[in-house]
Amino acid sequence: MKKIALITGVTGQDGAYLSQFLLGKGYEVHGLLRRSASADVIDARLKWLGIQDKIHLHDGNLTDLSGLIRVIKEVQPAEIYNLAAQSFVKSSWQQPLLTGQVTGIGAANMLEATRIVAPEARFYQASSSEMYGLIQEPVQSETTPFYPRSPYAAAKLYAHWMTVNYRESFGLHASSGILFNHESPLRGIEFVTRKITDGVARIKLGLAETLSLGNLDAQRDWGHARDYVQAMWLMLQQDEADDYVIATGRTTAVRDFCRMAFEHVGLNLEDHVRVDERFLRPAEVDILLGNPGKAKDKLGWSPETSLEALVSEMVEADLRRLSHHEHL
Ligand code: NAP
Ligand code: F7E
Repeated sequence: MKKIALITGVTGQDGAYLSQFLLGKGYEVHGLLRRSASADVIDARLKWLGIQDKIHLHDGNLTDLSGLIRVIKEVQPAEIYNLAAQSFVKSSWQQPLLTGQVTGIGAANMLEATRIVAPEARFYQASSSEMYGLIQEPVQSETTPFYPRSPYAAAKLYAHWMTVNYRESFGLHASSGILFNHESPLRGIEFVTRKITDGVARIKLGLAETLSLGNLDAQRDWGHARDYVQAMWLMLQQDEADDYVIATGRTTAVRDFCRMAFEHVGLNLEDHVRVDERFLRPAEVDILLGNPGKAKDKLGWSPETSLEALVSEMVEADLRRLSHHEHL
């Protein structure tokens, strides 16, 4: 009998890589798909990985509890990965209530639906390093106090504590992965790393001359999404549910990520990058740096991809994509 997994956010970056990983492990993979008028492009990431025909898709939305109950009842998953969210921090100031509804209450809906129809299922919640916000310790671990700095982070914090609460109140096997930034060629184009690698590729191919960015001094602990989805799965294989920081332990400024991407194609960032205050945020998370020690000790997980390899994989993918007019 194949093990059954249900993934919300299956069309996103992590959903796509996690699907690929679980298929490789012999799982039957089901995904929640929100209805879109652009049905032809909605599964672009799954197509990019060549797995779109292997996933069972179910109509549903994180804000619709009855639909979630129906899907979980139908699928009867052994493992549930709640990856769906309004995940773009900058947009969360423009759409704070929607972000609260989807990223915060949506997670509570998933926990509630799980408790009602599949209380034996193992549950993963996609928590975020953004919850540390205005950092209270120079290196953040599972015991570092949180200080959210955006509506997104506040919503994630609610979802995080609800996950802990459902574990403690109802005995749900619910784990929360506090994942630091992770990127890949499948990253959404609005996030800074992909915006940079796409911009670099456009400039290299003569399709653009400049790249406009916001705060170049912000620092992030960047890893590869392909490595990070393995940690999600490992959390659900443990006897006891728990919370884990997933990070690389190395932090890099946006400016330096950008420099590496330009250097990869033999160009200088100073010749092309412009600072545009439209890309600044009302409140910034200046620096994040995670300690993945607990994940290493308890899950046997460590990141495999270096930042250098990540940057070159992303730039090369964007060069290829733009040269072949591929969508994504
Ligand atoms: P992503 O690419 O933005 O994917 C988000 C997914 O959520 C998409 O499949 C999206 O569907 C879906 N979604 C949005 N609103 C929904 C709704 N109302 N109902 C159902 N589905 C909905 O995000 P990601 O980078 O893969 O991240 C996965 C999760 O980890 C998110 O919860 C994110 O907040 C969290 N996280 C990410 C990082 C990171 O660095 N990537 C770090 C920490 C935590 P559409 O395709 O229809 O838009
Ligand atoms: O910004 C700065 C920006 O949008 C990173 C999400 O996956 O990771 C992600 O959130 C930094 C910020 O990611 C631009 O100000 C400069 O300091 O790539 P980002 P994020 O906000 O860190 C966390 C862990 C999540 O959970 C989220 O879901 O880069 N920055 N210039 C810029 N950022 C963007 N987007 N665009 C710029 O032009």
